[in-house]
Amino acid sequence: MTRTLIPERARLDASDPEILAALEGEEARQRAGLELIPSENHAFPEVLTLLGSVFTNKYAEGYPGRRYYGGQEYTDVIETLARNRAKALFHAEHANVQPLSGSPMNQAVYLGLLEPGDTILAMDLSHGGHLTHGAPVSHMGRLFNFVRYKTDPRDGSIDFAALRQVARETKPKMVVCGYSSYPRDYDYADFKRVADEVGALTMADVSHIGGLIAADVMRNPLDAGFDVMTTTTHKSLRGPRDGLILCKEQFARRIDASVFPGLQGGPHMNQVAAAATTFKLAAQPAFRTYARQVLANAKALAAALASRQVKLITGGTDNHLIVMDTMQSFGLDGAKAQAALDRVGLTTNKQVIPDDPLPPMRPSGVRIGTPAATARGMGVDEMEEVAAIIAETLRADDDAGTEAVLAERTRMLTARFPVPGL
Ligand code: DSN
Repeated sequence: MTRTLIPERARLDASDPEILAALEGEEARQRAGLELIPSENHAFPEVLTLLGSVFTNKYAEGYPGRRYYGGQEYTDVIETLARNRAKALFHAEHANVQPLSGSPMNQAVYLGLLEPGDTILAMDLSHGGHLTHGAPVSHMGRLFNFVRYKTDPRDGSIDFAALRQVARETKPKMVVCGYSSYPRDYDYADFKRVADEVGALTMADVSHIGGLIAADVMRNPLDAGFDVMTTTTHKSLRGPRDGLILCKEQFARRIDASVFPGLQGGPHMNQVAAAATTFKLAAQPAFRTYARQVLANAKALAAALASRQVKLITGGTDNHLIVMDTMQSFGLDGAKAQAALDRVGLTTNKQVIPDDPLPPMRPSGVRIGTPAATARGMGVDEMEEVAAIIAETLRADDDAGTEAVLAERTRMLTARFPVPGL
């Protein structure tokens, strides 16, 4: 059967049909399935256009007006727009839009503002922190002396009394907050108070909730006087896979020098262009409506799961993400639960829970979230069906017939909500 392809696809079909087939497979997977990983999203269609643009071709080491190579008329335009829009969106004095992604973004902050061996107080990985917040397996964990705070086992919230105690004992140079699997909000002033007591800098890595902060539906650490805030731009912000550092003016020079030439070479200007457009779109009223719905959907999904006797870490959510204890709820480790959900078209990720007795590749939980489903236009009614499919799948005992029926329910649900940009 001959296919009609747009010219770009026809060219790729001729030069690399295997990769085209994988691209089309991924498009079909995203269309038919439902993306529930809380750190993933469907980028704005404009972002996909700019990522595939000729800005990919351009080297731009340096900063606007101070580059090492010629031909920077347009790269200077996009980077200046990106910086100014980011500052306005996040109420920041300074923005650096060049970090290639989340890990180099955080590394640039530590390396720019601290000395190797300095003590940093950050959240424990299994309690919700991120690898770059000093997990022993990360290079940052070897370069700096990370000390940890955890959540309170009674209600899963941050244990600020214990945090203050560790800070007093260890005198960190920096206090880091931010999370990838903590389903609650907090008052950034509580961290700032502890940091001020011990003379530490404050950094918030808000990668997961950057879009929700941009839309003013969650608290902004910079408004609480934080020194530095970092965020990736592809999660709740729906942008490219970029990193963004926002800071007080007094740290601007050290942050810029740390990103380039300290850590990176040429910035990816196609990402910078896409980030600039993302910041513009995130400032629109429509994005605020989207962000509110992300939160409403997460609350609805959490409530619908809880009503089906699913045990949720901290009992619910204040943000876009939910961690299910699949071991306690279904007698399934997170790897088995993730695989079963994959088979019915729901994409999730296995997740360690606080002080997990099981190993990271076979942990006790699964993490889910609502940014991508909401970008497709789903609302609280659809969350009820998603919760039902999740609970029925994880109680189906791997029964192929039951899973086939549930997979069809996922397809019926997703068929009504096109993927933006596809
Ligand atoms: N990998 C991201 C997440 O899933 O939370 C964080 O880097």
